[in-house]
Formats: sequence, C-alpha cells, structure tokens
Amino acid sequence: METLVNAYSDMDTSQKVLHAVGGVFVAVVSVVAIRKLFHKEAKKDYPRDTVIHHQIGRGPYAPSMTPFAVKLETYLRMARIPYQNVHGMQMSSKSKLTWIEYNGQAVADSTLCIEFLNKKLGVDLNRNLSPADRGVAQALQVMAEEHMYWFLVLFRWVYDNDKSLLMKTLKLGTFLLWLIRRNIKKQTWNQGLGRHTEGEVTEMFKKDLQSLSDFIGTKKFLMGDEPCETDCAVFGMLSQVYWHFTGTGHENIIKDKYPNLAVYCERMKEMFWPDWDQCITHCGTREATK
Ligand SMILES: N[C@@H](CCC(=O)N[C@@H](CS)C(=O)NCC(=O)O)C(=O)O
Repeated sequence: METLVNAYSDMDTSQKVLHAVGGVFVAVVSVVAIRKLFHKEAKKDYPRDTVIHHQIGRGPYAPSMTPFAVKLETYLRMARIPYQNVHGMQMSSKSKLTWIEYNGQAVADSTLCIEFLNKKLGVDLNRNLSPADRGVAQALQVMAEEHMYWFLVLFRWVYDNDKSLLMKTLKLGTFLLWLIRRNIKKQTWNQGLGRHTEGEVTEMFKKDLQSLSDFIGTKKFLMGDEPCETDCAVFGMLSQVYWHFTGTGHENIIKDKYPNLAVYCERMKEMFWPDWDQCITHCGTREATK
C-alpha cells in the first residue's frame, strides 16, 4: 500500500490527471456495461406479440411531455395494437426517445416504428386517403415534426426557460441544465431556427398553427370524418402546445387564437384516451390492450 502511495506521489501532475481521467472512464464504462446487462435480463420478460413502448415518464397534463410518445401511443390505440409502456430513460439505438421492441426486435424513431408495425401487422390507417390526400398528410406531418417541434424545443429550453413547465417538472440541477441547454442551443442553431430572434420564431410558429387551423376548418379530423395516421403526429405535437405550454408566455395560444384546434385536441383525447386522467397521474406501465 505504502509503495502505491509513494509511486503516486512520485508522478507529475499530467500523469495524475491521466490516471484520474482513466479511472473515471473505467467507472463510466463499468456502469454502462452493468446497466446493459440488466436491461438484457429485463427484455426476456416482455410478452410476445405485444409492442413494448419505451418512453419517458407520464406528463403532468398530457400523457407525455414528448410529442413523439403521444404520437406513437395514439397510433397504437388507433390501430388497436396490444402494447405495454416501459417508462424510463433508456434511449434507442439512435440515442432518442421514443422507441419500441416487438418480439425481441428493436425499432428506433416513431415514424419508423409505425412503418414497421404497419408492415408487420398489415395496418394502414391511411387506407381511405387518395394519393393526393396522402401527399398533403405527409406534408402536414413533416411540418409538425420537423418545424413545429423545434419551436417547442426553443420555447421550452431556450427562451426564459426557468418558468417553463418542463423546467419545473424535471427539476434539473444547475450543471445538468446548463449542459442540456448548451446542447439544445447547438442543435437549434444547426437546424436553423435557433438563429432567428424570439419574435421571428414566434411569428413562424403562429403561421404553422394558422395553417393547421385553416386546413382543419370544421372537419372532425385532419383529413376528414375519419382519423388517419397523420392525426397521431399532429395531435402529439398540438398536445404539447395545448396542455404543456405553461410558462412559455403562449400557454393559451390554442384556446384563444385557434379554437378549432382546441376542439380537435379535445376530440382526439376523448376518442383515443378515455383513460387520460389516469395516464397523467400514473407513471407505471399500462396493461396490454386488445
Ligand atoms: N424523429 C424522432 C424524433 C425523436 C426526438 O427528437 N426525441 C427527443 C425527445 S422529444 C429526444 O430523444 N431527444 C434527445 C436528443 O436529441 O438527444 C422520432 O420521431 O422518434
């Protein structure tokens, strides 16, 4: 022991730093390896022919604070596919949430999950749409997920974010918050929307909401009287603006300015989430549904 202590004190500073970094690295690798081992164990217990939906915990006013989890779970309900939620922070192979496992096969990205299940189980929620309508539905989905999503990120994390519901819910420590915000600022800068002023972003955001509002008009669902796959994505995104925008300065924007979108959100909730209240108060798993 004494020899070890002597050897340590003989090292110069750079060697000590190298040792410390090496020690931290080994510790991190060990923790990751152990976690993987346990996750593999857990996988064996998943029931067959049931979608295992990995997502973060339930949200305070809507079933998730992630639009993509609301989207995927709404799809599973719309298509009546048996599923079970696993709430946690286990990321997909693409380092994102939400994702699924089905009979041992993992699929990352909510859209790819839906495509996978459509093929595997012969589901087509867009079967009644004409090719032109499918094109419009696809364009609306991309607007929601690749444009509106970034507004959500900016309002939640970047602009005056201390008051946002996300901050209050997550209760992150100062360092972790700084780290995440730094990463998000980089992401939004690279994506492009993060380069605009808050005022410019707000106007663009309103334009998207106005387009959705004008397009839905008095229709029951996005593409008519029947809900389709794109309703899941658009509802997932709107659910965050309608129920989870507290502290962003735009909490009542849908209710006040786009009342038909509020009616739409309530209709989707009523139709696919009869257990909504239980889903926002419980963070456990939901039994597989037929
Ligand atoms: N295209 C993906 C988007 C998923 C996504 O962006 N998830 C966010 C949470 S809302 C995430 O995991 N972010 C972590 C990160 O970007 O590092 C999908 O449809 O699943």
